[in-house]
Amino acid sequence: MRVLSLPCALLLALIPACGGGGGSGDDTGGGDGGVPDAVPGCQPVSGTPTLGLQEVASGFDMPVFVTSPPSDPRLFVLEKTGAIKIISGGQVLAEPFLTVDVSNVSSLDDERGLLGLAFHPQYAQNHKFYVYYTDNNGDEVVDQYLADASDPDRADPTSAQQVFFLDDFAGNHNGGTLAFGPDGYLYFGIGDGGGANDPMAYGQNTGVAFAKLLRVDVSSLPYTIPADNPFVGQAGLDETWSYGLRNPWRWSFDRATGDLYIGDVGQGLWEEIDVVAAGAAAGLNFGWSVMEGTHCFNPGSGCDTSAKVQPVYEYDHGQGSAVIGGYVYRGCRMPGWQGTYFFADYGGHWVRSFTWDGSAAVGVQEHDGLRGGDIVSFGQDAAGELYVVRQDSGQIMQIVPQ
Ligand SMILES: [Ca+2]
Ligand SMILES: [Ca+2]
Repeated sequence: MRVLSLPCALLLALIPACGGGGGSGDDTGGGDGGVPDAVPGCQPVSGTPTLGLQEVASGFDMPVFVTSPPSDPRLFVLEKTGAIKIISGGQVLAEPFLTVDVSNVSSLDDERGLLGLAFHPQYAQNHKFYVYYTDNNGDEVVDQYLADASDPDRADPTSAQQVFFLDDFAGNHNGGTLAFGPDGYLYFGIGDGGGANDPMAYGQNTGVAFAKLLRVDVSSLPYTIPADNPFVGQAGLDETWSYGLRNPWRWSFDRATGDLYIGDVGQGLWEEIDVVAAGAAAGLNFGWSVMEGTHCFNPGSGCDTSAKVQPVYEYDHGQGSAVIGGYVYRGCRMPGWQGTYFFADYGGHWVRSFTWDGSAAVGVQEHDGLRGGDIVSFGQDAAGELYVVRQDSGQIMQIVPQ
């Protein structure tokens, strides 16, 4: 059994209120990006309770993500239209943490805009964070920023440093997630560039940044390439960690095990979840556009399936339209759900879960209490509790015992 549990005792070291009573929302400040507020109390519920949703905040303009710095009770919400807003002590702060200029984004279906945010693992000390967005030309950008040294609720807009840029040719399939791996390197995922049916044949092209999960070392800028990236010293883009992804919109590392869960959005027929064990070989090929899910795509039959990672779970478009990768639950409120991976479908409006036993997805189930809205993303707070982001209604909902 490789499902580990993260006991409340461990979380207590990180989050003072874990296992304790209700948080007071007392804002004791502190300019180090530390813990300015108490988190809501973690009161574990036994068993595997039926899950429901509790609104945390609403009124956001096309929210697409929510996350927290390590050991920090605040929630940071990304609006696709460019603002990062803070929920602190249950209130949405009036002034955004940061506003990125992505002013050309205007519709729910637009895959462009402010898409991802990752805090540096040592954010409390170095104040560094990273945003992933498409600029007003539709090109992919990763920038590093610093939080304001004197106000933890504000970023310093003058601190922007470009980490990465990719000239893109179409408005869709822009990836959108970036995250630090258990190895301390920054990973970000980029789609095949867009259009439909992989028109540039980038899916299996190891020489371009499209259709990849990239891995770089941002200890200093410009970034450097980790020596054990799979194409270092041979043909292929050195930033590549893995390839053959169509549009890895949302993916995550299991914070307890380091296993990687990718929701790769399909073309017209199949949506898929891929899981990679921590420590697995680098340079994995997830199959696009030779394959869509476990099926041949191009060619439509008799394709070469060798050396391609098969998804652990797929479903057809009778059940939805775009997979939304989520997180393995590692919170302390619902110990019975520890180790369970939650994911959704944007057009299907449902949330499902499974556990990965090291080779297969087991115990797949749908959660009626989590249904509803255009679920565009999940989020995870510092304590490991999970959230659902509803883009259409502008809501951030927490997954709670019903
Ligand atoms: Ca694109
Ligand atoms: Ca695939």
